[in-house]
Amino acid sequence: KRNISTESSSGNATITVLGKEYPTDDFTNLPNSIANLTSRKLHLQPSHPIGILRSLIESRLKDLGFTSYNDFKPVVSTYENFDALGFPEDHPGRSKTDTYYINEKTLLRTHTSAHESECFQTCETPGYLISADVYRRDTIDRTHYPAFHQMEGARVWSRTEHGDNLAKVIQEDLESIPDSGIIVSDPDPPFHEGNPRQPTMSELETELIGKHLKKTIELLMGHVFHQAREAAIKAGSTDPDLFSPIKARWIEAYFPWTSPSWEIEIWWKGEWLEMCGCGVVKHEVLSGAGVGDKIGWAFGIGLERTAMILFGVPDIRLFWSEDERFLSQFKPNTVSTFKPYSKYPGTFRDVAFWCDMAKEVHINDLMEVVRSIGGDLVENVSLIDEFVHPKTKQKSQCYRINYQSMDRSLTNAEINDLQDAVVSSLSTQFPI
Ligand code: FA5
Ligand code: MG
Repeated sequence: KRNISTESSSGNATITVLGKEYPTDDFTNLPNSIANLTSRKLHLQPSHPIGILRSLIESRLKDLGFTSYNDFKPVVSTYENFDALGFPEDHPGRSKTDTYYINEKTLLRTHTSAHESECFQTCETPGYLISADVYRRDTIDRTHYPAFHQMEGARVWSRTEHGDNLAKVIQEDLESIPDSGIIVSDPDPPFHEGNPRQPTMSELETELIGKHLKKTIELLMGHVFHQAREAAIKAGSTDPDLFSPIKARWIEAYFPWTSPSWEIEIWWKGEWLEMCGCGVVKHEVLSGAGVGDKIGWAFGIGLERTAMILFGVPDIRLFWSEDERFLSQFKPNTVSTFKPYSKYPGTFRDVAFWCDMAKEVHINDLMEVVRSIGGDLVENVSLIDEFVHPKTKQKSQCYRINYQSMDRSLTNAEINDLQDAVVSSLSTQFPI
């Protein structure tokens, strides 16, 4: 299916995403392979791990006054994705190497936070959840894919409504959150210059909202991880960690539109995993949305990373598989452990090239070339060697591309053809 037409009736190149035509320009870098993923909507499929996880979290929060929004379109403006959230002009997230642009002013959202402003404006309950597909030009490996899903959550309180009772109301709401049953080390590190409270909020308000945010996320994580461990025990795992309380810790973080900001990490199979970014929403964002009298918090969870743990899925590409051996394993509202079917053998090819130090190839641009040719047959790409010639000062880089299919055996001939195409595409697209 072709999305990019070279000529439209007006004579200018256009690009079609989800049935809508957009003019292209110097910013356009959205390949058909990615544009085609916008119609998949994995989060809305009741028997898909991403859909099961979404409804698991939604049902846990429904009683606490959250509205769910699940069908915002992925095409948003640069204003919604960046400006409304106070991203500085030179933030790396805005760059063409990191983001899929349809044109200079239009892109595929890089996070669900792109809809925060609209939801703060229109949502009628104190909280909301947004689940959606998001897109980023990124490295290729087991836990990174250029399309993935996030769930945004936010909760606000109105000064107009609560007046002098505001802190008391937040305190009561905080006390009504059920205990998560997980053990949190150092839950409330003090505020400081690097991660400050906002001048528009008192110390007490900031502290209470921060605690409400953390307790809510701990509740969600406890809910998800308890199901994950039950499924793992049922599937026969005897890992001793599965039989002691779940452990979490809070790390300070930075996001342009929240302050203070944090990330929660959960201990799982011998390592700390980053699960979710969050923070106290900046006054500028709320007032920009026309609700400057409100204060509150927001979080964003990566659903694939969470689903990999919950369902024991070893490779993020599997979520996009249309293979019945994958899809038939999952049932609505049920957490079960994925039973791997035989992994087909992979193979690798290396490619090395010289470049001028001043004209290095951005790794995400290289990834995009490899992906546009190899598609889901590319398991990962890594830089395995680098060398600067002492006299010419030219740099030599060697990348290793691992090819592996989720559903069939590959032949050497087909991989040689793909690799030849990668090499010739690299040498025509870059000054190497
Ligand atoms: C965000 O996207 C923020 N919007 C989260 C947020 C919301 C902060 C509201 C504050 C308030 P971050 O870029 O860290 O943050 O991504 C969030 C999660 O998305 C990560 O923890 C990770 O689980 C997931 N993620 C990021 N990149 C990828 C990728 N390429 N593939 C799969 N998952 C990814
Ligand atoms: Mg992060």
